[in-house]
Amino acid sequence: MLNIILFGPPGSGKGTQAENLVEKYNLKHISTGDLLREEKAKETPLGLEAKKFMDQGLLVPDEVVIGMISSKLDEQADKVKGFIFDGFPRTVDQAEALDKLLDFKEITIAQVLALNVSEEELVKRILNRGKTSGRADDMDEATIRQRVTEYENKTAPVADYYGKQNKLIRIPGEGSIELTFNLLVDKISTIK
Ligand code: B4P
Repeated sequence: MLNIILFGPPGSGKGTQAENLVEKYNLKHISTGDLLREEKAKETPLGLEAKKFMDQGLLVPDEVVIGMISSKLDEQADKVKGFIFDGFPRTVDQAEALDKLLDFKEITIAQVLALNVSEEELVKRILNRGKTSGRADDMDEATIRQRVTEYENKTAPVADYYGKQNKLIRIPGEGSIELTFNLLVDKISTIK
């Protein structure tokens, strides 16, 4: 199986690149952001809980997200060539929980591809998406900057977690979508 984590701050291109990689490698895309937005739209108890955090630019509590991922892996693990995790794990606790879940299923992560983009570019991209996305967390600059702060405080340490496992690869993410995609494919092609 080819299992990859796409890592990076909000607006760095994780979702955008994951869609292209899924097509190229025929993988299953697991985006916790998309899953949470689906739950929100359906107004499930999980979605209503998640909304309180997402609309303020805060991370949803670990136990909510880990439970959701666990059931997705159970549904899919036998059927696909591999997974692209997009927006997960976002805390060290989530990374540890993912390792335990994957160990149990005898699945390993091959690479963690981390997209580097400056804060000003992130804010610009997300505000631009906010014109059409209808996402409350994309429309207000203060909320976007709160998301970046959450990333720096809680998510950036996840890079060290995978660095210690020699799985972290940093990729410049400020170029065009196509250029960034080519850089990602170059790295994935080195996986044995
Ligand atoms: P996500 O859905 O993961 O939101 P995101 O970080 O904004 O998405 P992404 O980074 O994939 O966007 P992309 O760059 O592709 O999370 C939303 C919220 O859900 C979080 O704030 C949190 O509350 C909650 N959540 C999700 N997962 C969680 C977890 N594991 N734990 C706790 N809470 C969790 O796209 C951004 C824009 O940039 C797009 O318009 C795109 O077209 C554009 N773009 C992309 N690449 C570009 C490029 N190279 N050049 C120009 N524009 C580009």
